[in-house]
Amino acid sequence: MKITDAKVFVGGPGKNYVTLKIMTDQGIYGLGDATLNNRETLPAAYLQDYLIPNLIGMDPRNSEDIWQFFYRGAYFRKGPIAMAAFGAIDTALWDIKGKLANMPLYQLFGGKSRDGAIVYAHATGADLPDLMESIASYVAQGYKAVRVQCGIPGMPTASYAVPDKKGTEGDFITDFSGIIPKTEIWDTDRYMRFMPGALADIRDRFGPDLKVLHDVHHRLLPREAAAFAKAVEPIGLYWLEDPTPAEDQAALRLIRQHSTTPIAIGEVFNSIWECNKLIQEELIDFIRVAVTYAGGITHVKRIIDLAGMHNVRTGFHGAPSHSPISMAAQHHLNAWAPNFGIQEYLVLGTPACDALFPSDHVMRDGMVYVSDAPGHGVDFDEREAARYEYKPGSHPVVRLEDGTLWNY
Ligand code: KDG
Ligand code: MG
Repeated sequence: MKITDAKVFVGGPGKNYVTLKIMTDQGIYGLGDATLNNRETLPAAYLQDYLIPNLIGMDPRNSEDIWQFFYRGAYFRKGPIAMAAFGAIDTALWDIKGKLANMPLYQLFGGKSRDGAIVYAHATGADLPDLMESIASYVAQGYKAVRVQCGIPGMPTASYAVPDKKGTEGDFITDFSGIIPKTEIWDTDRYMRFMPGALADIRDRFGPDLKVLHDVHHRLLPREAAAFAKAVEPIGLYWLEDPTPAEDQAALRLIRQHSTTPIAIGEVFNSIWECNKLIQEELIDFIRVAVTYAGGITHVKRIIDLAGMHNVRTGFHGAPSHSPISMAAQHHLNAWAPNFGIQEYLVLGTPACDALFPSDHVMRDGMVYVSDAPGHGVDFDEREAARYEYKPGSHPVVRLEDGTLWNY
C-alpha cells in the first residue's frame, strides 16, 4: 500500500482550520488537523514544502516509522509548528488504519473504558452577574462542568477571554482585524482581590455538584499562584489552569507545597519532553496537551500512558481552534484512556462547520459519545472548503499598566 498524494486546505467558518488529506493507491484517504491558532500558514507550509514530498510513496500503515522519520529526521526536534504538521500526518494515518481495519479508532487503542466522556463548556461574563447567567445557561443545557472567566472590577481593559460589554458572545481570543495584536491591560492585585470571592459566590449559587474550572492563563508569578491556589482551596475547584507559565517547572513545587487545589497545565506543550518532569514529580493533576500540536495520536498516547503511571488524568485542550478532526481523535482517546479526566469542548456544531466536517459524534447533556464509524469518523467536504480562504488574525498581547509586557 502506498501514499499517492496529499493536499492541505486552510480555511473554515470562523477559524483558519488547516486540514490535511492523504490519498492512497487503495482509494482510502485519511484526514488530519494542523491548526496552530493564529499561525496557521506555518504548519501548512511545512507540510507542503517538506513533509508531503517525502510522504509520497511511503506505506501509510507504518505510522510509527513515519512519525520517527519526520521527528528524528528533521534534526531540529519539537516546536509547535513541526509538531502540528507531524500531528496532522499521524492523525490522517491512524484514520487510514481504522478505515482499513473497518474499526473506529478507540477499538484499535483497546476498546471503550466508558460510555460517554464528560466535557466542560466556557462560561464568561463582563461582570459577575453576567457570568452567573452564562453558567446558568450551560447548566440548563445539561453541562456538568463549566470553566468560568469573569471581568475584573477596575481592570482597565477586558481580561482573558471575557467580553468588555455585558451579554456579548463571540471569540475573545482571536481578533480577525489583522496580524497586529490588540493590547489587554492586566493588574494582578485587582485579580487576586476579586476572583477568589467570585468563585466562592459561584459555588454558593450552583451548589457542590457542578464541576467548576478556572483558567489563570499564565498571568501569576509562582508565589502569587501558590497564594491563589491556597485561597480558593475551600471552593473545591475541579481544576485551576495555567496558574503560572510552565517554562519554570520548579515553580510548580511551590504551588504544591501550599495547596491541594488540582492543577491543569499543558495546552502550550508540544511534546512529552515538556511535561515528563511535571508528570513524574506529580506536580500537576491534569495534562492539557492536544492531538493537534503535540505530534498527533502516536505521541499523545505516549503522554497519556506516562501520565497514567503517576495519577495524572487527561484534560485535553479543546479551544475552538481545534478542528472537528483533531477533536474526534481526542474523543477516541477519551473513550479509551483509563486515566481520562475531562475534555474541553466548545460547540463547533454550527451548520457551516457540520457541512465542512460531516460526522456522527454526538454531544448530549455535557457528554460526548464517540462515533462507531471506521477511523476517526470525521469527513471533509472539499466543495464546501472552496468557500473559505485564510483570514489573518492575532491573539491580544498583555501589558501591565506601566507598559511592561506580560504573559498572554
Ligand atoms: O490560542 C489560544 C487559546 O487556545 C487559548 O487561549 C485557550 O487557554 C485556552 C483554553 O484553555 O482553551
Ligand atoms: Mg487555557
